[in-house]
Amino acid sequence: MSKKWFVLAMVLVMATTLLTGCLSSEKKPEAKPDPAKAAATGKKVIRISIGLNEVHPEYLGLKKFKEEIDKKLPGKYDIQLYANAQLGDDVKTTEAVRMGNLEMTGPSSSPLTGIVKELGVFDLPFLFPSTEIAYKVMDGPAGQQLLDKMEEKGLKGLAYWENGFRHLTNSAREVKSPEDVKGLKIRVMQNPIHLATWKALGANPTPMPFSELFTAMQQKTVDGQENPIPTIYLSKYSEVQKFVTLTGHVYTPHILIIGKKLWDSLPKEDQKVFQQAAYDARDHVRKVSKEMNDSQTAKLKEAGMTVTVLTPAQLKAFQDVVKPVYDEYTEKIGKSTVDSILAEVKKVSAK
Ligand code: TK8
Repeated sequence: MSKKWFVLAMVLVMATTLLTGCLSSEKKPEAKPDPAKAAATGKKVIRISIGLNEVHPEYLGLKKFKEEIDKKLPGKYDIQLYANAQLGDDVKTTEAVRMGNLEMTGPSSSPLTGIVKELGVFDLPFLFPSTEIAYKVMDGPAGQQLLDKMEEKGLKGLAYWENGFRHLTNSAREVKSPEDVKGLKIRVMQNPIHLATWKALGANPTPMPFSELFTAMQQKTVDGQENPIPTIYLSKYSEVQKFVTLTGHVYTPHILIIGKKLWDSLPKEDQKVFQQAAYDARDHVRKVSKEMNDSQTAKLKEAGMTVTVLTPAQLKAFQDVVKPVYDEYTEKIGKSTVDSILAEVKKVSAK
C-alpha cells in the first residue's frame, strides 16, 4: 500500500471508530456512570432519562435544566439526557432511581401510584378545570405535600412539569359521545384509575408502557390512546390514528425526580441550584407546552386527522359517566388528600 493510501485508510478507521463510539454510547449508555470517566473529568455524572422524544416540551425542559446547572455550577456536574425511554419506561426508571441505579427521571405521575398512592388524586377525571388552576394547586401547599410524601419512598420530587390535558385518539371512528367509545380498545397508562375511567366509558382499556404504544397502534393491538396534543403531534400518531376528540378528560403532570439518597449527598448550595433549575425549567416547559397546544391542533388537521371539539353538552355526557370513579377511588387514594386537593381547586377557582 502506498503511503497516501495507508494514511487515508487510517483516517477512515479512526473516523469509523469515533463515530460508532459516539453512536453506541448514545444508544447504549452504561448501566452505571463510568467512574473512570467521572474521575477523569472530575464531574459527577447525573443521567436523566424520560420516555418522550427530543422535540417534546419535557426534553426541552431537561435541556434548560442542564443549561442552568452548567451555568451556575460550572465543571461540577455532567448532566446526561436520554430520550425515548432509552434507559427504560416510567415504571422502570423510577424504580432505578429509587435503587440508586439511575440519578434522575421525569415520569408521569400516574404510573407512580403503586409507590405513592396519594398521587392518584391527579388521575381523577375532570379534576382540574384549567391549566392555570392545575398549576396553582400543584405548586401550592397541597401539591408540595404530595411531593414530600415521595421522600419516604426514596424519591425526591423536585417539581411538577407539564404533561397536560389528555385527549382521545383512535383509528376506528369519530367519537362525540360515550356511546361512540363502546368497545374501543384503548391503551391507558399503568394506573387503576385510568383503567376504571375507560371501563366506565364502555371502552376496552389495556394498560401498557408508553414505549410500546406506537407499535401497538400500528399493529392494531389497540384502536386508540389518550395523551396531550404535543405528544400526539410530536410522536407522529397521525400516521396510525385518524380521529382526535378534545376530551381533556384528565390533566396529569410529569414529575422531575432525583434519588433521595443522592439528593441528601449533595451540598446544600448545590441542592438550591438544582431546585431552582427544576422550577425554571418547569416554567419553560409550561410556556412551550402552551405554544404547542395552541399551534399543533391545526397541524393535526393538516396531517390528515379529524379533530372533534365537543359542545359543553357533549362534554357533560362524558363527565356524568365517569363520576362514580370518584366514589370508587377516594378512599383508596386517601380521603384527606382528595379532600385537600378538591378544596384547593375550589379556593383557587374562586379567585
Ligand atoms: C412518557 C409518558 C407519557 C405519558 C403516557 O414516558 O405514558 O402516556 O403521557 O408522557 O410519561
